[in-house]
Amino acid sequence: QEKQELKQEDKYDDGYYIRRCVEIARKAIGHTSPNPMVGCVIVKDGKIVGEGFHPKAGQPHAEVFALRDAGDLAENATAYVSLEPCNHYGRTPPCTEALIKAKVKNVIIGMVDPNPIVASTGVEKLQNAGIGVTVGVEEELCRRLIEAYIHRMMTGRPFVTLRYSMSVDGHILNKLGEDAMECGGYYSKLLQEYDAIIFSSTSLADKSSVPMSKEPGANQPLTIVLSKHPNPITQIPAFNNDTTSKLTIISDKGTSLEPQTGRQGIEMLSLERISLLEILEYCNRQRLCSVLLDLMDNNGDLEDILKEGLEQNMFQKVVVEVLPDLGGDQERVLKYMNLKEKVKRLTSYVSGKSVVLEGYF
Ligand code: AOF
Ligand code: ZN
Repeated sequence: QEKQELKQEDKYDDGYYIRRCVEIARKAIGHTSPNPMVGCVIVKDGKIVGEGFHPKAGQPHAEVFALRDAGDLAENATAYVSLEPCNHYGRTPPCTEALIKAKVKNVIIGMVDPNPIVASTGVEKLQNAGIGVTVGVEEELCRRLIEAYIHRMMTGRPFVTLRYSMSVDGHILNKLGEDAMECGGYYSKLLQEYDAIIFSSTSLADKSSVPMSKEPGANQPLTIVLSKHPNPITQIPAFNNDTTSKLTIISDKGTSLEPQTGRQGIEMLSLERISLLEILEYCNRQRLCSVLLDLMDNNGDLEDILKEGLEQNMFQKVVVEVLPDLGGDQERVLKYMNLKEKVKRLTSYVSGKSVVLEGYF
């Protein structure tokens, strides 16, 4: 009985509806770049009467779908949005105008938009129209949802996650856990989140195809393969019948490749010397917000890029899969590369037969 009452209360809490916004925003995971994921719900008399999320850059924003869904019921209702409504004519007209036109009474906002062309002007515009505005509900959750977008907006560089698999006795492993690549497995779910994934050529050498997310309808990241002296790429990796996936091969002076013909979606980039900075600048030019640097192999040929990233603070996040038969000693895993002092907010979860650790630099 008591539990039931608590649940009822929860339903009318602003936090509840913003959490719902975040939940529906995530339906577009991996598909919105360079835009953020955004969710919106319209609430009237304690009932959700409209919901929407931003599905893809170039398509309408979350508010537009939610208002459409609510129809006339939007009048005098409260709109909840995980991100401040935009106030500019971009690929789509401003959401502030749509909300004003629909005559909503209140707008509750998770967080302000770090995009300098929005930055609080959306809030002002709504207030000037006589709408009640609240900012900063479940803000931490909303920030986490779009951490890559925020990072790129603030720094002009993509958000970078370092990933490896490890045994607790201190070795990086050239393998994933058995079920990591399956639908619902941690690696399959990780891949769909990222705009790009970086491998060294040697880590793909023994694989029959490029690793891809198995989640239904998943975004597949751009695969970036580094062809580095003295281990140039010897053959273009296969994509397992997938025709939409894209590949970029970045080679250094000693390993440049002949341009490939007869294969769609391959780009070649030749650099004097491969550096993480140049790779990230390339990603930024492609308007990619998030990049996974995958140390799939154990032969040390990404050592200099790793060093550069750690010394220049280019990594934002680390994901480590600790393989099962070896236990889960967190201390020892982070001693590798002296990450222990650098990584904060370490959390862990069990996925299949592995323990996965996630932390922020
Ligand atoms: C919103 N609701 O659902 C999203 C917003 O090129 P455009 O017109 O799509 O504008 C992209 C910018 O709009 C993006 O950088 C961010 O500032 C904001 N995204 N705003 O009100 C949404 N996705
Ligand atoms: Zn908008």
